[in-house]
Amino acid sequence: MADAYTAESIKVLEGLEGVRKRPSMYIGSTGKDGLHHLIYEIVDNSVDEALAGYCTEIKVSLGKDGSATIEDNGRGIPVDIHPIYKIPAIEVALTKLHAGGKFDKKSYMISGGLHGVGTSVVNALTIKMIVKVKRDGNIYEQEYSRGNPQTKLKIVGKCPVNETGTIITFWPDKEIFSTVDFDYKVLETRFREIAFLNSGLKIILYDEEKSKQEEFIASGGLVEFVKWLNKSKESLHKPVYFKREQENTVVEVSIQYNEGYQENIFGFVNTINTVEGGTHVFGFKTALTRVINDYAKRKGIIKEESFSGEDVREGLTAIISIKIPNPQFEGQTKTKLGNSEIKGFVDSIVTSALSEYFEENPMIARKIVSKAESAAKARMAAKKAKELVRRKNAFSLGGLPGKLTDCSTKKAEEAELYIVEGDSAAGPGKEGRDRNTQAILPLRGKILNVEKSNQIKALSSEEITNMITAIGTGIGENFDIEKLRYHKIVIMTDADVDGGHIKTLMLTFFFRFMPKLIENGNIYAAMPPLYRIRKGQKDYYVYSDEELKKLLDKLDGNASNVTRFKGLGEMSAQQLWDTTMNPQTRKIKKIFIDDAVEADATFSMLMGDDVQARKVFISENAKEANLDI
Ligand code: 0RA
Repeated sequence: MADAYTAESIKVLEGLEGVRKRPSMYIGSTGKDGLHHLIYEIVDNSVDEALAGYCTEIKVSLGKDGSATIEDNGRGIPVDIHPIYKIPAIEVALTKLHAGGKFDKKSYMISGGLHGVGTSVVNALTIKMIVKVKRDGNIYEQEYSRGNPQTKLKIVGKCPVNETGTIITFWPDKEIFSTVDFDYKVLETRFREIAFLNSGLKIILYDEEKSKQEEFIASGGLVEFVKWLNKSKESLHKPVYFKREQENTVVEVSIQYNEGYQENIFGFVNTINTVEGGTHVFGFKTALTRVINDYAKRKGIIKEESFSGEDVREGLTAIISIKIPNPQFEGQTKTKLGNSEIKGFVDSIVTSALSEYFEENPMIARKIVSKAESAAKARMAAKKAKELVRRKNAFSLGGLPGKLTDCSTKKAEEAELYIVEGDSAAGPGKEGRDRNTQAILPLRGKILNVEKSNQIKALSSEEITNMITAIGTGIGENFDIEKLRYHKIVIMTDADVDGGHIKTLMLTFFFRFMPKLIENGNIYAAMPPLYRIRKGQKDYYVYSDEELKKLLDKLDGNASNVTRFKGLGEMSAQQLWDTTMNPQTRKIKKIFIDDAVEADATFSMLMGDDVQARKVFISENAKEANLDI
């Protein structure tokens, strides 16, 4: 018996050593994303308890000491002796990869992207983990380090017999992670999503350091989610909602059109945000186009000409949440659903449910059809406008905008486009740049707010068409990444409020017209310095008032003529090159979308009509100077 125990333990340990050797294989990365996955992994287990009907509340606390605690009121991880391993089941669950009865039988493996790698993986990657379980009137506790038990499972106290749950506290291992600081905002976004997707489940997020606590609970589920997404837009009708279950599969859809022009479809598979879409979203889109066309034809609203997919998705906010037993995830970030059978499945469910809904709610159906009608009209007009743009461009050299000072290389991989605010900054930019690889496109003042205009208006703006033609990919359904002319596109604006606004307008343009470039990591923001400090022959550049104060303290009064750059135009070509353009020494920030739901909400709010919401956001984020998306 003792031998069997030892042999099993060794096998178990080998398993977790593999996790420590190749952590990214289990948690995606050892950076910020991977770090947060530790929390999601445990929370997902708690959510499973909720789905099974045993848990109503999950509390996540970030400790001052760098710990994370996840507490739920589920059944508690079983503590009885495991029939094969002869140790408490909880120890098996925490030390063996994919261990535990529940994990084998689970109908849905849900997870924040890693698809149920298990609590043992988290255990392996933490310097310390304390697990408490309330079950059968007892409070059990066990401590681990890097996946190894440090104590036996002990009873440390009593509790009422009907009180059950699991409390896991862990400290991520600095040997594994490049950062061990949890980001409240990242967690907040994910938990809001989980709450929307699991109607009635309460999630509490608490940050001990900031004494900040928030509760996420959505009794209205997806309907509330869609309303939340549209909160700073003018909606056209109450959200459409339906849910259908067949065999092992659940399809849940909520849609609401707004007065705007953007299309926002968010897909979820087992509560994972499928950023890259997939067969469920594809099936939904096909059904939507068909149902709206069929309805409009049946009611005699249109005859021959039909609405395109883009027509019926203008101003649409939709959530398609499905739950399936064996999701296959594909794509760069493993967030694209691959299961081919799901396309037809979602298509047929949405077709029948939405047709039924339209018949029962003719007022809403009419509104949606007339929205598609005006989109179709705009599409025809936009087509003409696009042809006009194309013809206009044909007259300038090589079809490129006259304002573009191009680089000489024809290799897109090494080419960079600097989009520069104002002509005054373009001067030093053109003079200081590396002519071979860096192109300059000056923009006059503020570009059009694309959030508030339709395509025709956007395409009649010279600044916008200049950007589109210089970049080369086209937009919308004609977007072709192969035609991208520069692999780095750098937005260079002044480091002041106006510059910040122009930067936001440009990011909105990219987010709405060429989101693939952001996903692909092609979009950057330049970081021009705020001050130059001279000491003797040496120049220092600093990027914030805080940094300036620190440097002046360090130089101890030995610095001469601190210069504040009011704008890029005030820098010499050499200074601009040294600080902002020279690939060896410059600071540039890659723009990426952490979370598409959050980014959409932020852009709608920043660029939309709700002045109050914008004021609140700006005052809450004022300290962060730059908009971090
Ligand atoms: C295995 C089996 C059962 C529950 C759990 C694990 C479980 C794991 C975690 C992780 C965090 N919170 C959790 N809550 C439960 C089923 C227990 C039973 O059948 O009584």
